[in-house]
Amino acid sequence: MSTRRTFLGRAFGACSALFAARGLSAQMQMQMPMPPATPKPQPPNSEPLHTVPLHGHALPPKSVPTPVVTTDVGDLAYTMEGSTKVFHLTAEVLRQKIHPDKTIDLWGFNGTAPGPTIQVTQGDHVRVIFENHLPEPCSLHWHGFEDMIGNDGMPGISQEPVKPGGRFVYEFDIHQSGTYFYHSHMAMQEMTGMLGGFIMHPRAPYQPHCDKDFLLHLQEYAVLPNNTVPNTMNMEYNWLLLNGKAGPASTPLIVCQGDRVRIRFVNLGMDHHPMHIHGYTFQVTGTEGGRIPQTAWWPGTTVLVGVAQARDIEITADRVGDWMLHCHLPHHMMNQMSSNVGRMTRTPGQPAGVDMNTGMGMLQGTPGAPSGDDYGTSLGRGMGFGSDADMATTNGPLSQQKGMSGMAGMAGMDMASDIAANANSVPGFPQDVYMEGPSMAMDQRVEKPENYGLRAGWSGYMMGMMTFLRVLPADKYQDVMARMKQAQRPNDPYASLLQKIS
Ligand SMILES: [Cu+2]
Repeated sequence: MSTRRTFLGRAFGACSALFAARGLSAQMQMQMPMPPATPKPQPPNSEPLHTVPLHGHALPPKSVPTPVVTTDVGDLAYTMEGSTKVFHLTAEVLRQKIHPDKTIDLWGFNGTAPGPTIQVTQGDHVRVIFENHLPEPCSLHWHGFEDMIGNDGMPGISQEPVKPGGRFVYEFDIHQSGTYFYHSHMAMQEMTGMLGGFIMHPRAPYQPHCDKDFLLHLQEYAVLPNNTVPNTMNMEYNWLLLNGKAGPASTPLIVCQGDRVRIRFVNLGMDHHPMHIHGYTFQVTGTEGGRIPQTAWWPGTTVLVGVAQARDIEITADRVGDWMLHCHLPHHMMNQMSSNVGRMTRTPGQPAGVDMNTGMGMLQGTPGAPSGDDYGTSLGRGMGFGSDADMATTNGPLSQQKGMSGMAGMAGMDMASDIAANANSVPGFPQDVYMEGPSMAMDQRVEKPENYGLRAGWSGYMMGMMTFLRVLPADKYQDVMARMKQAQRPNDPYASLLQKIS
């Protein structure tokens, strides 16, 4: 049973030690409930194992792994039927706002893409009732599962494809532990958002204990201007997402100073992503194959998360700050970054089914290139639809008149003070001055409790596959978490942590 005393003990965990160590003012101490002394994390098996559902009423004691928070996505709820955890997972078409200025059509699960995270514990018996509400067949592959072939989800190989309106029941005895995922095994469907996390918590928790545990899906979409449907055949991406949101719409990871933090990256896309964190050296503690023995952990500040891979990293968050956490590919730190323009698909007379070089515009020049006059509208990496020569670009000397007329939306902005007097005579100008900074700031439009207290104008420098690890001192952590709790958002991804906030 959870008593108030043990509740407070868990609620203040690592933060309580900081209160004591830093000697907060008497006023602050009066405002905050006084936490009891914090017990050190116990070694595995030092107390009886519990099978309390992670989303049940009782808080899990510390010997039970910390629930994973999938920001902007959340978890898939389950019911118990006898000793079986039963999940209902429905593939469906949805619209998702990935950025204040961009809403796109995706295929996902239960209203979100990526789909909600499934969390189970080693030893669980799990049933996933899958329903297909898509207009075409689908089946689900369980990535990394050591299970029977009948559960592998290979359409036409291990099972009949699940037709529109159909269902299929997957049933697992969970004997592994680690970061896994589910996805459609039809390649184009994968690129429309049909994936989700599947966390297998170990029966005996990993050591050292992590106070916070996050999952970040790395995704990319190619959505042509004025379009809402990702072009799943394209190989050049202009929207780079973390958990279905592009910066600055992505939600920061909120932790308290002193927390040990695990971050799990999952990449099910077309590009590899070197994920970098500021201010910390992490240890890589897990892959898509499960936990790495501690003797084989390796340190880094950037971890390359290749396609179809997972990487778990851990840090002790002892330095306060709003630390960037991002893919380090420069073009993945941008929004709407693409050379592709023009219409696509279903245009009468548009060539289709051409070979890779021609269809994707990779190697050949005009004539024959997708952007060449002889092909008309098509897909490709050329300089743009309809062009038979290089188009004038802004990446060159720009007269002030030309620059300003092309940027009417920026009228009234005091950009001049950011630009050197001789800027227009400098080769290479401009680079970022019109793409980052005040002209891109939208703090109010992405306002949410997790962003409370960020430096004004922060959102002008946050795009694509970027977010923060916000390491907050105990008082600010309590403040931000209280604001998150007050927001009372349905199905809040942070719910498992907000239960602990008074
Ligand atoms: Cu990347």
